[in-house]
Amino acid sequence: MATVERAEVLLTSPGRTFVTLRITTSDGVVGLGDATLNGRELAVATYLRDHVVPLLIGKDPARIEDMWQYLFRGAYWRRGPVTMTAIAAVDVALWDVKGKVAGLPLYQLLGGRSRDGVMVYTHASGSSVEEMLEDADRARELGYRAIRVQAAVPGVAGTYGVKKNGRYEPADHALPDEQLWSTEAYLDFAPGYLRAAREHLGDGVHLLHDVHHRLTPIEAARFGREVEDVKLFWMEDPTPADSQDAYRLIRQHTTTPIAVGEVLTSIWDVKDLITERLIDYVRCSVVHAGGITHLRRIYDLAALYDVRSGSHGASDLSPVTQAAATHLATAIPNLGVQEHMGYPDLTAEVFHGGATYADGSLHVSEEPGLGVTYDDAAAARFEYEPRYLPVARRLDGSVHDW
Ligand code: EZ4
Ligand code: CO
Repeated sequence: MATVERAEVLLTSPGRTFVTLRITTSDGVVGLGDATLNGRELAVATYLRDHVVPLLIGKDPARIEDMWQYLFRGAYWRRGPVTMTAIAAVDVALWDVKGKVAGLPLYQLLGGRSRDGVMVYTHASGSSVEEMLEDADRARELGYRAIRVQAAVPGVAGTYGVKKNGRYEPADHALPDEQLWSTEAYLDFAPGYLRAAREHLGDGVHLLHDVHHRLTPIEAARFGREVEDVKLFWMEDPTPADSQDAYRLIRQHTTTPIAVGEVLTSIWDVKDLITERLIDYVRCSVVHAGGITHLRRIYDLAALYDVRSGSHGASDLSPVTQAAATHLATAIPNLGVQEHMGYPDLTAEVFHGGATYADGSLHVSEEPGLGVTYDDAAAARFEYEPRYLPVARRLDGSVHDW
């Protein structure tokens, strides 16, 4: 029996920070898992190095489910983003190993293809509505069939989701940037630009919008109802998802579809949202929700209630996660759409291979396992640099949900 011989935690910042777990077996098979938790990277790195790596050495890499249960139940302390990201890193690395041992791309181990490619959405944004529409035109020219639109709210500096110099990277400060927020200004402004986007782009494109946890349930209900004529593909994270019951109220008032889950890390955190049919898309990710083993379980539960996948795919989820998510989305029956934000150019110097974009879809690699390799020499050129997400404050100075 092959055993886990080595497990290394690798940090690098090629344009942004990534944490990666690399497992090597006694047969010399290498598996990669993403362990990046934006703004809290070192917490996961320490969790892995100090508390997980010693438990892996000498174990059978083929027993993925057993390892998942061992790390989850065996920790006694449960759930939470740090724990679930660390477990995900191990889980994905072991799936990568299994694929390579079998000589099969990961999607084959997950049941084979349900589809040729995975529909993705990209981001269009602007500091004015006009600029946002131009950016959406650019996305259409690149072949995207689904586009997330965000425009800067007048008077609210640093509105979420607006690109600077062609890229959006919220974790771009050595200490958290403090940004202003006004719910009133947003509610007055956003419905108008969503309508402008629909009028400009016509009916042949899916439009998405990320509220990014900023509204109360009744504000979100009003917003969802007000934009019903825009026929959004989804309204994302309308309210903080700490209370799943808040979505009952929103649901009573609007037919605008709802997507939730990028900050939720386990099946128990989305159980009520799914089984009460309070959402339409579940946005949990491979990296923050316990890996392929656990996310597949979430998608299977979701399928019973007509909830589809909408995997988080921002630039803080590494190409290892994007590859794993694309394999999973290729295999499951209930794909909705997957986020495709892309990476800074430098990222491709460290991570080679993975999912590739063509014609509005991401396509898996046919290499065994995930199809991603990690370039140590390149990674060494990009020393780890701490970066934080912003913090939002209301106009009176008090803290709001970012
Ligand atoms: O703010 O990934 O839909 N995408 C998002 C992202 C998140 C970041 C947080 O790390 O909301 O931009
Ligand atoms: Co989001």
